[in-house]
Formats: sequence, structure tokens, C-alpha cells
Amino acid sequence: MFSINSIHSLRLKLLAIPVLCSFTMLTAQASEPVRIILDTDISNDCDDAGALAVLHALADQGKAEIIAIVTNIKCPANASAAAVDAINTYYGRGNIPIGTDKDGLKFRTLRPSSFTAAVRDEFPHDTPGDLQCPDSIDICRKALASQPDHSVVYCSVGALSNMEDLLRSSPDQHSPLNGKELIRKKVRVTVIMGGGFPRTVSPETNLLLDPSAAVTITNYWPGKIIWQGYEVGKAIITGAALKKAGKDNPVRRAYELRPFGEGKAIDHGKPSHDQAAVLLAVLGILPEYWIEISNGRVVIDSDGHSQWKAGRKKSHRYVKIKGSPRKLGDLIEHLMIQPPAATKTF
Ligand SMILES: [Ca+2]
Ligand SMILES: [Ca+2]
Repeated sequence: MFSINSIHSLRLKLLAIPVLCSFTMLTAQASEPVRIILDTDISNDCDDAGALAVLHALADQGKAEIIAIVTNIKCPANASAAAVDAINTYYGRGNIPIGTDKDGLKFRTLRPSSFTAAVRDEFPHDTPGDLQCPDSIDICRKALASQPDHSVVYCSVGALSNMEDLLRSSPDQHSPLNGKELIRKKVRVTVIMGGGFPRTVSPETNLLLDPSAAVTITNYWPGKIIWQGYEVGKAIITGAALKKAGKDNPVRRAYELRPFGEGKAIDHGKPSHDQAAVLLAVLGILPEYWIEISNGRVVIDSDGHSQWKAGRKKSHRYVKIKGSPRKLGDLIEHLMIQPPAATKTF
């Protein structure tokens, strides 16, 4: 026999089941790692190496899954992909697909990197020279095609050349979709470290490396883009904490070798453009760290100048740091010096 009270209680329990189920589903969704493609110009600056350290630490926490890494620079030492693989291998993820842009930045002569060749030569990996690696676009298309719809975060921390080539790519063995269709179907959000906001006086490096690609991306890349201007990373100084990291850490080595100011980047740290972009890509625009500016769009001119135009229809946003940049700096350094969770795999 059920009393009125027990029937009422049973009804409440039955009502609670779907609520519990949907909460569990939400929790499962929230804890799913962010599938990320990193597009890096690792060669000149070592914040790209720092960004890889942050990304691997977030992957160790189960927050990110690195599905591919592509480089967008013609590293004079031909060693950008090998340096990336040495870092991946250190963190136990030496089998992440890596692609290179064969004609990357053909318009500019770049200085030799202070660290890519050393990282290639001093640390274990199994990647050949950049010219022998698979092409960035092939790697990107394959990675995107293999992922669930609207699941990938594309994070760019260098020139936008690969993005332009991907956008203009044709159907291939990986997907019957063209580049724009494939991006629209698979990419959930794009994070771009580039430009400066609300406007730049002189062009920012990543846009200046390939201004026509930057113009194309800002006009035609589909979906939501979070822009992070140079003023953000410039305010966040990190890297000195790598003195506490092991000597077998290739990211520490990059900071030991890369000149900054009077000495090296590891002495007192340096700006953290690329690490900040990776944080945004994996953790999103967390309100304790960021102010989000929306309801407008980014406009880039052919000289590489950028500005924010309010009130224009486009799924663009840009971010400003909320409060002290040190909060972000502490989080980045904490992640940069985490030892790998896994053992080395090639
Ligand atoms: Ca490898
Ligand atoms: Ca970079």
C-alpha cells in the first residue's frame, strides 16, 4: 500500500530522473576535452614553444585533445616541425600529426631561429626536415574530416597563411567538402592571436607576415572568431619559472636560447601572446580572466593594420584582460612548468 505521501515522494523521484540524466549529460559534455588544431610559426619567438607546454599541460588535465599541429613559417633551419615533435615527444604525445607550409612566408626573409635547430638536435623525436613533412593543408583537412561536427577549436598563433590555404582548399580524399564547407561543418570556434584592438598604430607581426591572408580570413573565414591582440600577450610576462623545470625539458631549452632584452627569455620572462591564445582556445573566455567585446567585427587592411568596428554583423569578438595580467601570468607559468604526465612516445 502506498500512502499519499509515498506516492508524492515517488513522483518527485521520477521527476528527478530526467533532470539528473540531463545534468549528467551536461557534466559529461563539459568534461569532454577540447579538440584542438594549433597553427604555429614556431621559429623566431619562443612563446610558441611556451604555448605547446601550456597545451600539453591542459591535455594532461584531460581538458584538451591535440588533434594536429601545423606550422606556417619557412624555418631557415628547416626544423620547425622537428622542434614541435621534440616537445610533443617530451610530453608523451610524439604521434600527433604535424604538417608544414612548404611555401610559408615566401615573401619574407626570416632570421635563423635561435632555438629550433638546437631543440631538434638535443631532444628525442622522429620528424624529418620541414620540407619532408606532410603539407599543413593535408594534415588539417584530414584532422577536421575525422572529427565530430562543430567540435574542433582552431587556434592560430602565427601567420594566417595556412588558414587561407585551408579556406580555399578543394575536395580531396579526406572530404568531399571544400575548405569553407569543411570549416563550417567541423570548427566550433577559431582563436586568432593577431592584430591589436581596438586598433593598431603599426601593424602587428602575425598579420604583417601575410597581410593578404589576414584580409581574406577576416572577411571570409566562417563561424565565430575570438581575436586576441598583441596588447594582451605583451602585458603577460612569463618564462622565468622555467628555471625550475627539468633540464630535459625542450621548452626550457627554447627559453634559455632565445634572446630577449639584454639576455635570454628565461632570465626575466617575456610576453606570452601564444600561451594566452591557447588558454582561450581550451578554457574559453573565462569571466575571471577576460572581458569579451562583441557586437562588431575585425577589419584588416592590406598593410596589416587592424581595427575593431562596432555594430557590424560578424561572429567576431576580441578580448581584454580583466584585472591584473599577473593572474593570467601565474596560471600560464604554472602550466608551463608542469612535468609530463606520460612517458615518452615517438
Ligand atoms: Ca613523432
Ligand atoms: Ca607565434
